[in-house]
Amino acid sequence: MTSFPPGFLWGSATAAAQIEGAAFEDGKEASIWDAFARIPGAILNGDTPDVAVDHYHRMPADVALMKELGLQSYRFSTSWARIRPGDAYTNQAGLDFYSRLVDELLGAGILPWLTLYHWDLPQALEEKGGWANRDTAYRFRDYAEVVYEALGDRVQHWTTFNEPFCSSLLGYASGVHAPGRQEPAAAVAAVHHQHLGHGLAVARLRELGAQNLGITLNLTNAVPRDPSDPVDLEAARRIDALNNRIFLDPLLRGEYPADIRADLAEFGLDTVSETGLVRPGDLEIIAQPLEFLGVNHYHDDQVSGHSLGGGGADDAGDPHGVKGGRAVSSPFVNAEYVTFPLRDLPLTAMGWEVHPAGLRTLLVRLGQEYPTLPPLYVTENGAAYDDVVSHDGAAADGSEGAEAVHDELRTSYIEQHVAAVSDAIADGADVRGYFVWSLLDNYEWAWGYGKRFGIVRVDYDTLVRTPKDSAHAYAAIIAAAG
Ligand code: GBH
Repeated sequence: MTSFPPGFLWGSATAAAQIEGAAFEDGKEASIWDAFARIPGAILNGDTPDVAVDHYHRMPADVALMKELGLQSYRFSTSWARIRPGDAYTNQAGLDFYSRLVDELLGAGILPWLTLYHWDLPQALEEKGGWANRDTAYRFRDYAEVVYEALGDRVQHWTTFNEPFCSSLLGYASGVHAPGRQEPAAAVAAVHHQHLGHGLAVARLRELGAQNLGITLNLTNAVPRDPSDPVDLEAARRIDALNNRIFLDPLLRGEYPADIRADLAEFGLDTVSETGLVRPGDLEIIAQPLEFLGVNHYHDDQVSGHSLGGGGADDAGDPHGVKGGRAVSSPFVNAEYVTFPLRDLPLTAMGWEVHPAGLRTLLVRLGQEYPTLPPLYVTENGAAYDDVVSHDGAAADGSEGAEAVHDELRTSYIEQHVAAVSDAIADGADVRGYFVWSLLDNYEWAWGYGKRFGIVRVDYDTLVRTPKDSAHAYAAIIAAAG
C-alpha cells in the first residue's frame, strides 16, 4: 500500500532541446546539440533536434493535455540559445515563448518547475571553450538573471542545472554527448565550472528575491559485484565518487572529498589557488543553502574492477546504453578500467536494469549521509520501451479503431518506482514530489528518436499525441494519492 504526505507534488518532465523544435526560429541560434547533431555518426540515424515534437508551436495543446491527465506540476527547461543566443544580447521573442508557457500553465492550475540548464549551451559559448572555460560560469549567471527578471513574478521553483554529470563527463570526457569532446582535463574543469555557475546563479537569484532554489543531480547507486572483493570495492568507490559524491559534496558540504581530490589531483582538484581550477572562495559560492535537491534516478550500476568474463554489458560495446553509433570513451575519468556486469534483472529498451528497490535505498541513504540535505524531489524517473501501437475496436466495415499503446512494462515500471518512493518516505526520507520522465516521446539525445520514454506517444510523421496506457495509469496514481 503506497501513501504520500499531504501536498506531495505530482508532475512530469521534459527538456527544451528534446521537445521544442523551432531550432532556428524567432531568433534562436545553435546550441551545442544543434551543432553536435550535424557530426556524422554522433546521433543514431543522424536525427537532429530541428523539429523534435514541435512543442514550440503546439504548446497550448500540450498544456491542455497535461491538465487532462491531472498533472499538478510541469518540469521544463528554458533554452539558453533561445534567450541569449550569442550571449551578446537578449532575444525577447525567446523569453516571450516561456512567458506564454508559464501563463498557460498557471491558467490550467499547473505549477511551473523551471530548469535553467538541461545541456544546451549556446554553440557561440562552446566556441570560446564551453564549460572548460571559467568565464562560462559567469555567463550562466547573467543568463539566469535575465530569465528570472522575465518570469520570477510567476515562477516560484528554480533549478539551476539538470544532471551536471552528463553535461560535464558525458560531454567532455566520454564524447557521447555534445560537444563530443574526449578531454579528461576539460571534463573535470567542466564539473567545477558548472558548480561555480550554479553557486553564482543561486546568489544572484536570491538577491532578486527567489525563494525556492535547487539543483537536479542524476544519482546512481554503485553496487560492488562482490562486496568481499577489495578490487570490486575500490571500483565501486570510484564510480560512486564520479557519479554522486563529486556533485553532492561540494554542494552540500562545501568540499571535494579527499579521495576524489587524490584521484583527480593531476587536474588541479586538490589545490586552491588564484590561478588554478579551484580558486579561493569558490567552494563558499558553490555550497549555499538550497530549498530542494532534485534526484533523477533510472537504474543502479553493478560495478567491478575485473574485466568481464562474457555476457556483461561491456561486451555489447555499449556499457550503459548511451551510445548512438560513434566511438566514445568512458566518462569515468581515471577509472576507465571499471566494468559494469549486468545482474539477472529485467532490462528496459536502453539496456538499463529495472530494480525499484535501488531508488528506495538511494533516497534513504542521502538523508543518512548528508546532514544538511534539503527536501528531495524525484525530478525524473521513467523507462524506454519499444511500444506497439494497436487499433482498439476496429469495426467490421474495415475502419480502423482508435490508436492505443498498451505499455504494460512502462506502467509497471512507474507503479513500482512510485511504490519505492512511498517506502523510502516510510523509512524517513523527506521526499516531497515525483516527476515522471517523460510527458512525451522525444529526442533522446545520442539515440535520436530511436528510444521512447513518453507516457504520451508522438507519431513522428504526423506529430499527433496519443496518451499511452501508462499515462492513464499515472493519472490514476495522482487521483488516488490526492
Ligand atoms: C536523463 O538522463 C536526462 O535528464 C533526460 O534528458 C533523458 O532523456 C533521460 O534521462 C533518459 O535518458 O555514464 O556511461 O555510465 C539520463 C541519466 C545518466 C542515465 C548516465 C545513464 C549512465 C551512462 N543517465 N547513465 S554512463
